[in-house]
Amino acid sequence: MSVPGSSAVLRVLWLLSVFGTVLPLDGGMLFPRESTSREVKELNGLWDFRPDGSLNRNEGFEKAWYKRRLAETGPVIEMPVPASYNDITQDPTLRDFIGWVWYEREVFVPARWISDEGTRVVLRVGSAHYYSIVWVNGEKVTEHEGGHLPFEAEISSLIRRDPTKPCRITIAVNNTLTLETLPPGTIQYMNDRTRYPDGFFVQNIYFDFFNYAGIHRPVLLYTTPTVYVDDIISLLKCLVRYKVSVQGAATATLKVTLMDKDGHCVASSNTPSGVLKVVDVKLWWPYLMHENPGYLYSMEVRQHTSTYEDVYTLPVGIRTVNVTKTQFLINNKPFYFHGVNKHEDSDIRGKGLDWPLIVKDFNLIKWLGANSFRTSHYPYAEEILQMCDRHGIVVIDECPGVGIKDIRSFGNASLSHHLVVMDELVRRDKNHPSVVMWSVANEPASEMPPAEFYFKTLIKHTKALDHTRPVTYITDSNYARDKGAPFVDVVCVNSYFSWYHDPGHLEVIPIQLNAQFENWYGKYKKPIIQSEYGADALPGLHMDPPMMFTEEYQNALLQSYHDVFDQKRKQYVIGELIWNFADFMTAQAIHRVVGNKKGIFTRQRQPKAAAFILRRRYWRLANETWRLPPWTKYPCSL
Ligand code: GCB
Repeated sequence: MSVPGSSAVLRVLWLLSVFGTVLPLDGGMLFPRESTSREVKELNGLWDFRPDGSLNRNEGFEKAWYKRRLAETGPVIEMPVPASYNDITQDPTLRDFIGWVWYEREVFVPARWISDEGTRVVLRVGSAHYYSIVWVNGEKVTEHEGGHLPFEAEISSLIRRDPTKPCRITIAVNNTLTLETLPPGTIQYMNDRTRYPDGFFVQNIYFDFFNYAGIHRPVLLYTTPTVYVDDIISLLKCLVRYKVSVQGAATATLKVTLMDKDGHCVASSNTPSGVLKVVDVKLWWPYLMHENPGYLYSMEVRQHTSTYEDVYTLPVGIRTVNVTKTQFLINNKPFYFHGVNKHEDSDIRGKGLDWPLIVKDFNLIKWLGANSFRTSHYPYAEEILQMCDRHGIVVIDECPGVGIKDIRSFGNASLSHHLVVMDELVRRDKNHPSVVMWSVANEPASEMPPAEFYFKTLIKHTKALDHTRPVTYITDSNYARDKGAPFVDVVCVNSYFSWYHDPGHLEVIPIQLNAQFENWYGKYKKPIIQSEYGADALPGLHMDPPMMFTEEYQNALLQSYHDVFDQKRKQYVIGELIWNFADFMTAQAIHRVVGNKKGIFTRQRQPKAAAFILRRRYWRLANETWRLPPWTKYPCSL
């Protein structure tokens, strides 16, 4: 089975003088927003779809399925976009399918977009998992490696060739993982014909969530003028340091205006980079840390030449982030992460972006009194980060570096791909005030010797991309043997005492958790976040005295952890993130009963008993730390 080269990336050098470094990426990839000069057309809905069921999964390329309508080369079914394809049908082979699947949609492009040569038309895919190739009217326009991050291609000249025809978009997506993909995986062929049917193979993965695949985020067409604002970088520190890059003309006139929530101009400039000073600045504060959390200014960038005008408005939050030996500071005040780990995961749509789910999750997060989450174990949709910006929910932004367990995944090819993924992640998320830290990996085999060079390089690279945010990775390795910990700014540790270790023995938690913190802090003198802890609980299963998998056991385990957190948060523990916000789907395995059940909410977002334990705790923590005045909706009943 073929996955085209993981190298198709290094093209035009893209200069980020504000961040003082060079990114090897094409274009700024600003989130598509409508304005007086820009239009957006969503292509969500039903697409034609066909998995390539041939033995080598290559029939689509051999027979050039992209050259004609998909329905002309074989049977198609309707497939919703955005959504994972896995749980949409009743067919188990599609649920577990590995290889290329083909999507196609015909769309009418507004006549003005075609007739107006001054309009640039871009096709953008919010994300597709894992490797994608895109054709328009049979011509390849782009390919992209990696799920969870957007990619796009300008298609103006293509759609102008035959304006009378609809525009046919074909996207082939392959979910095959290799030792050099992120996350890594391997394909294992079973050749013993006495035990397995012809052609039988499995995909081995080293992470604990279902490898959902397909087009997961919106597909859009959007326009800009041919001279356009390509990127904006805002550095958020009581003043806004910014840089605007323009494409399509050597010179253009710029006007940058910073407006408050009421639309009043608070600062302006007409240079492509500079500083906007705000008098009486309203800072961006986390939820429950201020009466007006998530304050956003609007930075309007208006650029024009004699012929073209482009307008792009970027929401901007002004805040600082700093780390000391024992604290995490936001706007110079100690910030304690009391939050959750999540997944993009739900019934039927898998990892597909789903607005009702997103809004429900934010309501639950706020109900819980959580102030933060980690995007375990991959970048979440930009739409989710925009909600975090608006609601003041603090984010640890994680790349898909999960399951790096095999020594062969520490080689040069893996590392260069990992660096590119960090380039893409920082390029996409750099302007979000809610993002306060980058996480470059989850539970890699960081005790292996090559991990030292790997993480030193990766973390240094990430800091060069963005020197305003701390960098970490999530470890579950032994503190004495961890090779990457010297390079992180904050130590993030996952542990499952009395679950994976000493199962059933809650009494070990105080001693083992205390030792964990003392050991890590003693060796590295860096603040620590308990980045995962938890226990599976089947909703409605009860037993007292508590037994594993009951709601009582999950409660007792959490409370035992909390007792230790309460001692250590007075010293150097700066946060606790429960594993997990909600139950989620995994591969089938003997230790998973239809998925991972460590959620404090079910997959359908109903609370287990543990949700109430956490709710009481989080509101108490918020109240203690910031003495919440009456403006909060503090639930007095807790
Ligand atoms: C972990 C992993 C997470 C798993 C979790 C578990 O350490 O980071 O992906 O889902 O444990 O429940 O096993």
